[in-house]
Amino acid sequence: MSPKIDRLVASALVPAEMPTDGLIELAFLGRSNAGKSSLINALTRTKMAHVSANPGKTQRIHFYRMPNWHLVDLPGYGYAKVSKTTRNEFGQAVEKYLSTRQELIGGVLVQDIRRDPEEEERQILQWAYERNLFLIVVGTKWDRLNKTEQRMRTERLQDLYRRPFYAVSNRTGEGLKQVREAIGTLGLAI
Ligand SMILES: Nc1nc2c(ncn2[C@@H]2O[C@H](COP(=O)(O)OP(=O)(O)OP(=O)(O)O)[C@@H](O)[C@H]2O)c(=O)[nH]1
Ligand SMILES: [Mg+2]
Repeated sequence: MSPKIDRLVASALVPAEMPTDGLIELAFLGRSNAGKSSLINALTRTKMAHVSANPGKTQRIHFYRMPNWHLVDLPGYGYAKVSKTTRNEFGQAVEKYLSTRQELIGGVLVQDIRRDPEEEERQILQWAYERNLFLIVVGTKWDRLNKTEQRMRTERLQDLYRRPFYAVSNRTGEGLKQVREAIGTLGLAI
């Protein structure tokens, strides 16, 4: 597909705004500034996902057209920091999407490789476990580390997550092939 074609299908908050064609969905999720949108652009070799200068700017659930599925960019919403009652409209929308959306078959948990998983990441793991969905973890910003750090951080995150873990640089493209292959095992062309 040409990178010039606008692949944004929907920018949604409520289910009524979401696609109704029944195509399966894979969500890219993780806290703000983790590199979700950058990873989507790098994997698809497009500029379809908006990369924000100010973290937390993307405040809608974005659905992008892929050959036989929808890629979903799910901006971070800091849900570990606020209680259910004070959660904002966007946080509620994301939670509802994650817990009820039938088309959703799995997630790509995106995090800065330099950080350890915290409460937000644990909640995403818990969500995948509860819904019994596919989940891989991608550690971004690999280019920011020297060789020794790259090895140490990869080992540490593999150890902490105990899930398929992929280290990538959205800048240099390192590691992206393996992520494409992992997504391909679901029958999703990317
Ligand atoms: N050096 C480096 N910078 C990266 C990499 N991936 C993302 N960034 C930078 O990190 C910042 C955040 O990237 P985004 O892709 O906007 O992050 P996001 O997770 O989509 O953030 P929200 O939309 O706010 O949830 C941007 O300045 C990117 O250029 C990477 O692999 N290497
Ligand atoms: Mg984003």
